[in-house]
Amino acid sequence: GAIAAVQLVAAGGVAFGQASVSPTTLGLGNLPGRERRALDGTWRYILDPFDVAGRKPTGRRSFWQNRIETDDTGLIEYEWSSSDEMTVPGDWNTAEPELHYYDGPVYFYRTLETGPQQGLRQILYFEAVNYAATIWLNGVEIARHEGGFTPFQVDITDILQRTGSGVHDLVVRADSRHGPETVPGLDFDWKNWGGITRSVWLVEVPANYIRDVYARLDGDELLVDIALDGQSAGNASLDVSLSGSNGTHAAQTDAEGRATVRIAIAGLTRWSPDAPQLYDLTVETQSDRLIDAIGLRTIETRGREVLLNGEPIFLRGISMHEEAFGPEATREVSQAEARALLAEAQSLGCNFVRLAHYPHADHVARLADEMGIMLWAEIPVYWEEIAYDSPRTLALARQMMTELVMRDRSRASVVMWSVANETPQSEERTRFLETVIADVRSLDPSRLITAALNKNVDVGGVRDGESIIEVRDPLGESLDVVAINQYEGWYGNRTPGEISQVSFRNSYEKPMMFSEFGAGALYGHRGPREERWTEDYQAWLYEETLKVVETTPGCVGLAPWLLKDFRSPRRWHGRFQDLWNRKGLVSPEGGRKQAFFVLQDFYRRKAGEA
Ligand code: GCB
Repeated sequence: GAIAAVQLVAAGGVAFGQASVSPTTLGLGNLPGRERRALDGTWRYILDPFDVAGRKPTGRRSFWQNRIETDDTGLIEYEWSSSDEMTVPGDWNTAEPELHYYDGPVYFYRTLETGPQQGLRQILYFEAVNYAATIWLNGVEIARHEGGFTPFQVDITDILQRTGSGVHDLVVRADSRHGPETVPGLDFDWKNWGGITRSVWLVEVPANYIRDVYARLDGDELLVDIALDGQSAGNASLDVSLSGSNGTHAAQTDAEGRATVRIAIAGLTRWSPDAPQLYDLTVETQSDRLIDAIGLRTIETRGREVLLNGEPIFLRGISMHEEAFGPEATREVSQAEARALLAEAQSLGCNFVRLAHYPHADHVARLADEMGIMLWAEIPVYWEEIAYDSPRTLALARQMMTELVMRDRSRASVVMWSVANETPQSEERTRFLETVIADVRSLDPSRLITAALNKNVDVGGVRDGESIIEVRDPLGESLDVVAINQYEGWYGNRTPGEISQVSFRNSYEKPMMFSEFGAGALYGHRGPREERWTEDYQAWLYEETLKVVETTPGCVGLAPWLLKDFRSPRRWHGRFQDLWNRKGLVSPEGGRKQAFFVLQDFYRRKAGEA
């Protein structure tokens, strides 16, 4: 399963500018469980707006080296020690006012003081670089990665063995440009923050180490898949234990270094939003020990219902982008800021959050585990400008999905993987997404698969003055939960007062949810409810839409668009948008709009019914 998928993607090509992933990209799971040193803080940077160094490299501008001009070298047109500084993690758009709209390559430099360590493997781990990254150590290219939101890593043990102890030059090229074959493509409704946007780590693991632990419930048993790496990974003995349950479970790996252990969990508390109980799962080998705090829960569908731990559940959700509260948004969202966003969703009455439209940081699902929030996790296969007929783009989408699933598949909070948002119906699109779905099912059969389907669903006809919108996207065949984005009352001709004329139907015998609806409103702007951009209009639209949600058969939940206003360069209205998408229920600083309270009332009622 997992290995096959990885190799397939790895075969997708590693040439410059190609979707590239090496098997090491997917090596190490459970980053927080590891000994590691942050390489965050001050880095130097050089802007290359014409991409001269990339396209026409010469020694005068070989930024990946730390060259210093001497009589021997002749002219060198850069000098790292005198270049400008920037803080990592971060995005250059907010770090430097003059880079607000810069989209292109930036080279980053810092020193790395380390050396070979007897008996250890040393791994550079990048949580995210937007969009394409190239990494050099001491002037030698060691990794490339494409995709702005998923982690990648490179094992530098052998390099350090050769170079020895001391100060090493680490250079990262981050190129934020998108093109016709990237994911996302050229048009998306959020700001394209460039940079080393999440933390960089030097991780040290024993030479024989536990590479990955995948835990999920199978009935009353916890199923734990373990993968070891290193020379003695095969036929090795290991122990697994779970806090709160008795005993240690011994196992032996196969020739490939893999083992599966089953632990009976009768009597242990099931994880849910009401009781987000976590247990420590410890895996121990002769040379390594790895602990993860995990929740025990099942998620499945039955007919048109979603069942959490065997019981039907209504998903009281909200969508959110990864942008912290504050007068200016940034791409980097600290753990404390992520907690504040999730806490605001809980104040709204949510038990579910849709993490739109790309993988959010590693700590988000861990916080949700702890706080008791179910999550929808997604990759940025977004809108129509994705090259659904391109093998390169497909390889890239598969790689991203694999990196996300491998990172988060032991998180109880994540209940759904979403493979796409609002994609156009076509045979190529459907085949493309079915391929991604097949990967996900083999990497993680324990979760639901969904996609936010387009609002341009077939109109099934008009009956007694009532319009029926039926979800009939053929992709629905492959999904567990059929989700739709619809903007009745905002885009299109209907006013909020006419939303009740629409009924939504789902042609699949499957659960259905509203993954988006909403309206733009400027915080503090009040007026008659018929007036667009007022809080009153937005609140009215919520009131009317929630009535329809209530009467939609087989509707298992909603995730309206969205918690907080977010930055978007394609929202130009000078008075009301000012380059923000204003569909938030709260303003950038956290001021709650009227619609917040409408949805909060609805969720209080729904929680009471449960
Ligand atoms: C959508 C997209 C979302 C946009 C939203 C809007 O359907 O999924 O990313 O921001 O509409 O505001 O138009």
